[in-house]
Amino acid sequence: MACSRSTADSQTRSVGASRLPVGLNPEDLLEMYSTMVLVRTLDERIWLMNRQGKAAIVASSQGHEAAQLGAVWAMRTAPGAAYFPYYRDLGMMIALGVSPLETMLGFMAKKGETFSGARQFPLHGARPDLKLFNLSNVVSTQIPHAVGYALGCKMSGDTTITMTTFGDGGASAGDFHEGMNFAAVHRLPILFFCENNRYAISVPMSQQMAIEDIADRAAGYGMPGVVVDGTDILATYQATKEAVDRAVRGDGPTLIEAKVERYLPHTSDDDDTRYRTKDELEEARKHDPLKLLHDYLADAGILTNEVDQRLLEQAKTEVNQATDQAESAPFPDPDDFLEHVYAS
Ligand SMILES: Cc1ncc(C[n+]2csc(CCOP(=O)(O)OP(=O)(O)O)c2C)c(N)n1
Ligand SMILES: [Mg+2]
Repeated sequence: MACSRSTADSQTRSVGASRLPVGLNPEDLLEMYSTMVLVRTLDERIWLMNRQGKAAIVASSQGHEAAQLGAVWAMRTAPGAAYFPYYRDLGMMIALGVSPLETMLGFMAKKGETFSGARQFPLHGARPDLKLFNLSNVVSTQIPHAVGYALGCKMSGDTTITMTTFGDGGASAGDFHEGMNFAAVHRLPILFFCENNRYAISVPMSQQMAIEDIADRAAGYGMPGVVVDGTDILATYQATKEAVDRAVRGDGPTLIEAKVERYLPHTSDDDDTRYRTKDELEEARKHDPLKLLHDYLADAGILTNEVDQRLLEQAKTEVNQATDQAESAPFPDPDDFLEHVYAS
């Protein structure tokens, strides 16, 4: 079973001059775009806050946004959805309903962040009300958790579909292989969503594995593996939607490999000039998911300059307000330090 490649053109319907994947209309695309503008604006601000010494550590989502948002939009078509993401999934979290304010409180470690009471890594912990379990940055430990959740759903007759995300480096961890195997054996309603940015910190793909497509590994466990351009939100939506439908039908899990770009260093503690060239980064910038979606919408007559400017202004205002509020918020009370850590 070789992996397949998915594009936005393989199952489309015409909408005016443009062609959209089944199930999406122009309003959906504008909402996707405005969310992407917000996520990029917020991510850029968080990076600045780090440079000002106000956010301790940041793993940026810049370059991954189309993959994350396309995946969430497709998961919204499931009867219910649960998420076990990883540390780079800011876009996914915003699309699920985490506010810019809560994000800022998390990154600045301020009181009011509800995932973990502002303990670091930022936004680690859970928002059970959103079925969002961002438990740890220990690479790939979220995968067995997600598989266990999907097993629980199947056993109890809950129709929720589970998604777990991870990077290319995460796909070499034992937890990935164990989770994939178990999920395929038990035909669990789960999607394994790999955001492949070709680097595990400074280690390039060529030194991580001897294959080109991580999706090829799916065959070894007995599930479909799909490669998709993760800078193309429509292609990602479509590939993920097909996997969601498969899980809803009871046909089991799918591995989706979204090829993405990572525009910033691994984290704010990393210096990527030591292992990748300016030329490589410039080339990657040509596939900027935000620009690709902007150009697509503008060409299709769905996005005007005026609306674009308004969305950008709205995003800036929202991010400014979140920043101001988080800056003036207090740090957690030191006496709360052990709360939720030990049972009393
Ligand atoms: C079990 C474990 N080993 C090592 C690390 C250190 N570490 C943090 S992120 C990372 C690389 C992960 O790369 P990838 O999965 O490709 O995700 P990306 O950061 O590129 O999105 C490593 C090795 C860790 N957090 N957990
Ligand atoms: Mg990576």
